[in-house]
Amino acid sequence: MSQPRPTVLKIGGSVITDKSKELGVQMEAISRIADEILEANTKNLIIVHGGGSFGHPVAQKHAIKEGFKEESQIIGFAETHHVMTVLNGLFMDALIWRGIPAVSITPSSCIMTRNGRIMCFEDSPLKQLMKMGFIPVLYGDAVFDTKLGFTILSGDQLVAFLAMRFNAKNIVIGVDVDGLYDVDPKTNVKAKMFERLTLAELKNVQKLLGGSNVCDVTGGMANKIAELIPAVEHGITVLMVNATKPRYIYKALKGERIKGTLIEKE
Ligand code: ATP
Ligand code: IP8
Repeated sequence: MSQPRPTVLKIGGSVITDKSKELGVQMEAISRIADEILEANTKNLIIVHGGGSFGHPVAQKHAIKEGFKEESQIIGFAETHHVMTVLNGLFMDALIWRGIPAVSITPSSCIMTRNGRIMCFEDSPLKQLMKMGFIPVLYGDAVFDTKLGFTILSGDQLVAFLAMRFNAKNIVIGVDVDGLYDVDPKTNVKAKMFERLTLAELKNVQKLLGGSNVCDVTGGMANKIAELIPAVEHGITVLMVNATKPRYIYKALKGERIKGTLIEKE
């Protein structure tokens, strides 16, 4: 029997960490989201989480995204990868102790990039574990790069890549705001949220987007949208919702109508 097309869920670092404080974790959010994932019981789910106040500040301090330039960065790469495994461990604890058969897949061990773009991905373990009913959990990570030596792979690039490679039905993006706005809603009270965007409309909105105003080495919302566009072109539906609000991830996974930005090809 063929398996249902997967759903790719990204839980943003803005949700599970406190981006204003280095290594600040939002344990309550992690626990609540794990409860919601358990209750939604989505078949063929792939989870990716971001770096938030764990990966970004350390990667920034050592200029890891820019690639290897000097010996002193070597320990910085190790630290960046390590703090991501710590955050991933906290997330995995919450999933596994609730009885969710989640298995962590370390991007730095199975993915190589070329100038920051995924070049090869050894995906046989991921395929096998999905076939057996496990839930793979990946994350933005410090990875090895054939041109740069190393770099940072964002969870958002990973989300779009996995969704396309595994012909996902949909992508759910959980962030700490209600959806995609014309400007950053945290800095402009007049920001207007988009409820539904077609691909063509999204490309117009993309021109309005700026970078991030918190420590973020992967480019914040503007980069997230740039990464998602190829997946939307592929026909994959994207729903961006506020994962800090209780039951939003549950409802998004169940396909229930909630406030958020729905992005579709047409
Ligand atoms: P991480 O990269 O750590 O996983 P994340 O994916 O949760 O983090 P960000 O990359 O920080 O989240 O993106 C979410 C943030 O983008 C919001 O907190 C918001 O302030 C900011 N933002 C900037 N421009 C916009 C916009 N036009 N619409 C919505 N949010 C925006
Ligand atoms: O938070 C980046 O992933 P993102 C992870 O999804 C690191 O952009 C290590 C900074």
